Amino acid sequence: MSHSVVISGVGLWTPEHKISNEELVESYNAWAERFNKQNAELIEQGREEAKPLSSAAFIEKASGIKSRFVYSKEGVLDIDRMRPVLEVRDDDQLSHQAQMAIAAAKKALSAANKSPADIDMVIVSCAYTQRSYPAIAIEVQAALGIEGFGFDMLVACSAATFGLQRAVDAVAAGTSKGVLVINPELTSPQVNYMDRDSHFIFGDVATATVVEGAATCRSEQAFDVLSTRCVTVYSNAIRSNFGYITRVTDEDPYSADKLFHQQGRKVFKEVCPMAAEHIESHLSSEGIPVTELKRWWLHQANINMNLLISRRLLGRDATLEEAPVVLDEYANTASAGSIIAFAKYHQDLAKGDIGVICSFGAGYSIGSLILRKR
Ligand code: CO8
Repeated sequence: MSHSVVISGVGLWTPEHKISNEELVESYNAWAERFNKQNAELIEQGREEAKPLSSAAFIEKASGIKSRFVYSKEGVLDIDRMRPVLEVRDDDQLSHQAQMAIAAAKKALSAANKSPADIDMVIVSCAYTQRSYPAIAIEVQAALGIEGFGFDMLVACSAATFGLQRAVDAVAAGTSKGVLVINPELTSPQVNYMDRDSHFIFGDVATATVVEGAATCRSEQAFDVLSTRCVTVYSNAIRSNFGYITRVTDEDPYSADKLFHQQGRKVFKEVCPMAAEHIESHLSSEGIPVTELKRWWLHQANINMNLLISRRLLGRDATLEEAPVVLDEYANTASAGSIIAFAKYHQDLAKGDIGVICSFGAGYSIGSLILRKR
């Protein structure tokens, strides 16, 4: 059995706290200068490396990021802490990530003109979940009063597109009538704010989408899902070693390798051609010339990556109208980036216009969906 599938609503929840490049750099540099002063002797003897200074101008030029939103600003800029403060919640209180997820999910349901009764599957798909069980998705399902089932998925930057693929397959197969795919990207607890090369990269946000059959769609702003494609190729170039066994390996849970770290240049060089080839072959297998794409909702990791990908495919830089940018304001929000772009820039498209959502990142993982405005 195969049903036509639509994305009928998208929701975006943005945290109220913001950190500009200037604020972030001022705090990092104060921390680095204090470290270098306190360790001057060891640095002099070559037994410790001096911490290099960061620069707001470098960050904007190298990445396109000007600012980022954070779920909690407290603690991040404090040079005695350099990590956010989140309050511990009791087991019977809503968890932080469920709270973010529900805020985005409600917006997606309202955009799709749907109620929780129209949903029977909840996928919470993101780079990290704050606990293993019970699944955040089941907590969200209960809080929204949804009957059916939910589960969590982790695929780093491609969690949203991979989650959408599961949702599309379930609706197409007739095993689900309506799916909420939610991406509560709470990245700030895993950012190493003491690492000059990565302290600026990430922000927090939550996005959600409603996937259902065309026959039940009541939305003015829906998209037919023409095709989905996912691929993974193993790489250690983007990694976090924090996990549930950290406690028994007796390692320091605060050490740099337990947090996000990457070989940024290598990632840039390896992932751009992979993403460009992925989009090209996905479109070509559907018989759609690249030039017919009206919109590219690309993963938001780095403005130069997106320009390079569009240059490879179009032979020129995509315009902001073709490939909207949100990372200047949101930074890299892991899997939510392409969905933020989709949420903010889809209403102006005309019936029949075709666009592609594409994510690329750790794993490596690449996911794409080809959509047509209804
Ligand atoms: N300030 C000043 N100078 C700096 C800074 C800084 N903050 N950082 C680096 N520099 C210096 C370097 O030391 C270097 O100096 P030199 O030339 O003297 O050696 C110079 O600037 C150039 O450094 P790079 O070559 O590293 O700079 P790039 O132009 O490559 O830019 C980027 C660095 C922005 C990191 C870039 O390489 C990039 O964006 N790469 C792609 C990375 C990417 O997309 N990664 C995806 C990761 S996200 C993902 O997959 C999801 C993971 C899960 C979420 C995790 C949440 C925590």
